[in-house]
Amino acid sequence: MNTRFTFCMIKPDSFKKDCVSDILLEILKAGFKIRGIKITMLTKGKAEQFYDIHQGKEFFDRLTTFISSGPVMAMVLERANAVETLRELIGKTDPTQAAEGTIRKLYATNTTQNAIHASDSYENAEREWSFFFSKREIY
Ligand code: FUP
Repeated sequence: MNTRFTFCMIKPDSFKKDCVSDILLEILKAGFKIRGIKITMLTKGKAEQFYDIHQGKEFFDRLTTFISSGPVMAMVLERANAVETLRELIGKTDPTQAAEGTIRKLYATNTTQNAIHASDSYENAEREWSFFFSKREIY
């Protein structure tokens, strides 16, 4: 297992609020190197596939409708202890519970429109970046 890599996705609410570059800056200031990056838009079906693990939960339709409502920025990031460091930097799912200075505290609107996704394990990071990137698109 390689703990130096993780995956994140800046969500449509950040594009709407025009804070994508602010979020990117937070990530870079934390010492992450960008190894893959793209802006794309997911269809509802693709969003359902990406969040497959949440099928059947009460928020599933709300979440996948939101994620497919606008652009997302997908990234492969490198740093020591990448998964844990990025999870700490983004903060808790619900922005009202997120610590001061975290990305979700600063930029999220609510528990669904919460600015950014970051993988919670290396295994999930690998699955999630493979969803967006071919091998040749990761440096
Ligand atoms: P996180 O790992 O912090 O992104 O949170 P989860 O894996 O628990 O949830 C994934 C996504 O589902 C969240 F980012 C937003 C959405 N969600 C809701 O919309 N409502 C909820 O009550 C919980 C999660």
